[in-house]
Amino acid sequence: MKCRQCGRTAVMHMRPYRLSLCEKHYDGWFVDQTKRTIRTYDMFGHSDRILVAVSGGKDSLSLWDVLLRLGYQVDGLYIDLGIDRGERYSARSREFVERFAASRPGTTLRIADLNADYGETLQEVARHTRRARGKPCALCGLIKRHAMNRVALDEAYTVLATGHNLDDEATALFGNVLHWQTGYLARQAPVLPADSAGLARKVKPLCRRYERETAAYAILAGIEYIIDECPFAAHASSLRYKDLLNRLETDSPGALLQFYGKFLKQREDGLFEAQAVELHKCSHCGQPTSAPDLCAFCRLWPDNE
Ligand code: Q46
Ligand code: ZN
Ligand code: ZN
Repeated sequence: MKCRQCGRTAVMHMRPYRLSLCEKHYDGWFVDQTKRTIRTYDMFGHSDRILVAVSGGKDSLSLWDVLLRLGYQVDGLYIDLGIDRGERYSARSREFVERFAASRPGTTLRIADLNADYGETLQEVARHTRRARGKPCALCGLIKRHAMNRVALDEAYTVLATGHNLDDEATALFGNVLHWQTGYLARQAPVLPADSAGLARKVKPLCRRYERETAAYAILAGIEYIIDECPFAAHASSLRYKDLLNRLETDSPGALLQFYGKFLKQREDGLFEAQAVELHKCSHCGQPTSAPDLCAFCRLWPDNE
């Protein structure tokens, strides 16, 4: 197939939009599409200080790269949870992030290290926490969210960006619908505005890009990223949902974009407004929580009780 723009051999074929592009035009297309999403959802401007949470994977590193290319003030945050089942997962992911940051002068890499800051790795916290029942995944999102908010607040970032792609968003949506978690549905959005506690606004500039599109961007841009999944991912139900949705997408190209896009439209029209939960400040760390006193993160540490 030939590139629609220049007629050279295409390297990327995108069935949902019936579009084929060569290496050079794919790169430009991806950057333009990201720019368009940022504009459509009014995510941030050039005066904002953006902190992008990076895992060492293709999505978050591609996002950091594109935002730098677009001239935004953007730094990275790596949250080291000390995940290690003999394969040094967190340590190796961190090395990819550090290498990326070292090759881009003018941007700063910040590190939040759970073990260094709180004296325990994710697995260790999961072991003694009732809420987790030994399962690290039950705490992972909570700890990451807390770390992101803390660094954004301490270092005066106005925007927190994550690399969630369309496959991630459609998978989360599918899971939330399957269990009718209306509270989560109400909060699943490309932009979550800054809240009363003075926390940064949260954005997902790649939420309309298929996973294969971010992978192609990373590879063509020469970004080295960790390919392995987290060792705890194997049992995650999200992987089964993702697999299911991928089959749907293969049978009818564009299905994920429609599923997610139409959900966003319904959401904008107020379908989930009644589900909005009222938040107050945690009495220990000051971050927003729906619990009456301590937030879920502060309750992880027995000394706080
Ligand atoms: S939740 Fe669980 Fe993931 Fe956190 S501990 Fe790893 S697998 S990274 S998708
Ligand atoms: Zn071309
Ligand atoms: Zn707290």
